[in-house]
Amino acid sequence: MKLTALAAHTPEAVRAALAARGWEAQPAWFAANGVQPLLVLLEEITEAEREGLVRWGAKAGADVLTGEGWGLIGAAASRLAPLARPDRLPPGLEGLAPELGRFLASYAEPPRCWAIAGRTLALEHPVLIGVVNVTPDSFSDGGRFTTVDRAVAQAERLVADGCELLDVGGESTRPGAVTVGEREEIARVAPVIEDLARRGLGPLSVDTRKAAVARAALGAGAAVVNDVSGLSFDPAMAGVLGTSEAGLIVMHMRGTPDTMDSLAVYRHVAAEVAAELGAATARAEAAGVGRERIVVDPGFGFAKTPEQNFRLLDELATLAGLGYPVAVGPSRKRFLGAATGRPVDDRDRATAVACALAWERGARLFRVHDAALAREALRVAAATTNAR
Ligand code: PMM
Repeated sequence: MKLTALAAHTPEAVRAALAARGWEAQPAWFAANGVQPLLVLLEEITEAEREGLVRWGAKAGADVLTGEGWGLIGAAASRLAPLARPDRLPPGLEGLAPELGRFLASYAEPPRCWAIAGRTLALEHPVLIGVVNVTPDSFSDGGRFTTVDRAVAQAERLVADGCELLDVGGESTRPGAVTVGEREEIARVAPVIEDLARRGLGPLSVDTRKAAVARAALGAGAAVVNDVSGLSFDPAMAGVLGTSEAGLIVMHMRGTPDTMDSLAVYRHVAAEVAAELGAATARAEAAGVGRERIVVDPGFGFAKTPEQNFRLLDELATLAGLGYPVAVGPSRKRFLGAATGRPVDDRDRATAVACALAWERGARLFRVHDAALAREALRVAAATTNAR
């Protein structure tokens, strides 16, 4: 007898093993996806559902761990699938089908593109978002690109280095940063967005929490609104997005830059961040923002300790399970300094590594200050996982 260990984090190993033993390509791919192990945590379930799950698990050969009000299921995708099918459901578990069905559908068919103001960004390859900060006090490149000319020079460099979207921000959100009035913020970002759009340096995104700034930026030619407050800072923001065709990045944070550090308290950071992001995307959809326009972002460094940022990075698949494309912005952040001992101006290598790890865990968009190193790391990561 000869034993070979196979990689379990991707269907690829099973597909290759079957193909090498004579299976046709398509059945091999379906079978490989079917045996792929999945883990789901179901919360707020009834006692009857919990008992039903335990009985189902024993019959189906699935692992079921439970406690009061929750059940954690570990099973191959093919075993889990009947739980999402009304005609195959064990009695008593009908209430679980819609959410499980939504999860399994997005697992089988993850979003492949992002709709932004009449165009689409393909997500089969890593998409770099270049940061153009027009703030005098942003933590990493504060004060260096405050004029339109400097912003343009920075934008040109980012595009040359492979960025497919430029994110223009006029308010620093570092801990303790002073808030900027909306007129001042508009005066900072609108001329830059207008100029970049005129030069064809785009598509463009505006990094703002304020509805008036978002409206002005969209009028100036932006195609995306990147709201670090996840639509929670300005009640009018969802309405602005709902009446436009713009793309939306919903980032997770708690509180404001002033209060967020004291709110970094989680029992299970990935699950809680996913739940809070899920509530924010539901608000966006209720306001009329189509799913195909929404991207979610874990908000590295916002209301998270270094340990929580790393846990979140490792468990990024939990966010991908929401069914929206995932963007990440680890660029030059403090948690990377905590791991490497490097100062803020020497964290682009660490950023590139974090981006590659995030790609492997399902992220598709990467917000970076310097794109050259991140692009190389992501090319290696994408070549590894797109080998098929
Ligand atoms: N981080 C910052 C600002 N905006 N937007 C998204 N979507 N994700 C982020 O992680 C993020 C962001 C803070 O960094 P900066 O001051 O260098 O721009």
